[in-house]
Amino acid sequence: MRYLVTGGAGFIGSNTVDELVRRGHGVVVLDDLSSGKEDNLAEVRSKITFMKGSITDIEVVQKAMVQADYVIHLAARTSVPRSVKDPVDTNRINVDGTLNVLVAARDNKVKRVVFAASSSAYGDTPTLPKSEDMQPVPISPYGVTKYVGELYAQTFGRCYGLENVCLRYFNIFGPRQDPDSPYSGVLSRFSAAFLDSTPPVVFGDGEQTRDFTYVENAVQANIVACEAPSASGRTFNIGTGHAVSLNRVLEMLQKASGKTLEAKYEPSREGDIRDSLADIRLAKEFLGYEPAVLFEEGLERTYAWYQANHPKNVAG
Ligand code: UD2
Repeated sequence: MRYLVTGGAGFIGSNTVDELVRRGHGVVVLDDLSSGKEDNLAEVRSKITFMKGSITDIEVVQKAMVQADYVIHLAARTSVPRSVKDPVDTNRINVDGTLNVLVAARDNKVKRVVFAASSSAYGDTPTLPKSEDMQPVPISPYGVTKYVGELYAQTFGRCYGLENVCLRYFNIFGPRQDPDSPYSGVLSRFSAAFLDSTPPVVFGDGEQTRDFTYVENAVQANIVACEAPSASGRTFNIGTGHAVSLNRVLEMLQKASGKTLEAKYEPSREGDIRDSLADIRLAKEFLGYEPAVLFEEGLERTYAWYQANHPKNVAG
């Protein structure tokens, strides 16, 4: 089978591409390298087709799509606070870009589009765990754009018969998540802080909780969602069903690193949700999804990866 992975040089994308290549599939990657890195594809570079370009350019998207059976659409402007700062840019990439991907998928008669949706769609509703039958009430522009992406994907199903599956990721973390931007995921930021022995910055009191999900689980979900029967037109939570607080994560990193660092507490960020926890029953039922790597093991693997890839530990 031939897959187009948008955002395939990014964190979740490159991990997905590695697995597709390992399974012997043909892969085209479309990535503008705004946050992704060609280095992330180093191990598979000779086996894939890499196209540098943006999903906001419909001609490029059409070209990338020509031979695709399945599209795994991961390219996006991530980060809640970045969307609060610049909602127009987030909308241009996440909404206009997603629409381009769907139009090209329709025109090229792809079998199915899998869309990276987000738990941020739920907003700050107090009910936990979050299940797919709850009404989304996003509290950040980012959450809106991810929810609109779902609505578009599902509308393309109803309107043009384009098969689609939306996966609401819950805080994916793991190797290759870039720690270098202020908008990076918290676990990459915390891991880098521990490696550099600088104080980790906590926004808020650190008692907010997240269903941190190791990237390998998202990769499995992405691939299975392409072919799972009766899944088209649906949205699924992809999490673990367990949540931890940031303060607890810091304790675990102290253990993993053997270092005691005082965290720096700063005011909460706009658009931040207090608690997030996935109900994953629907994904189990329709995708046979089972989180294979739970949080503690994922965190250990991730910390070990950052350690091995830290500039001072990489030869040359
Ligand atoms: C949201 C989505 C997630 C994904 C992601 C993409 C939710 C619940 N999750 O993640 O599924 O779509 O957006 O960007 O909406 N924090 C610190 N220190 C730091 C960095 C972050 O304390 O250095 C805090 C941050 O304020 C938040 C928590 O850590 O309370 C998680 O932040 P994040 O940016 O890793 O992810 P989040 O939850 O915005």
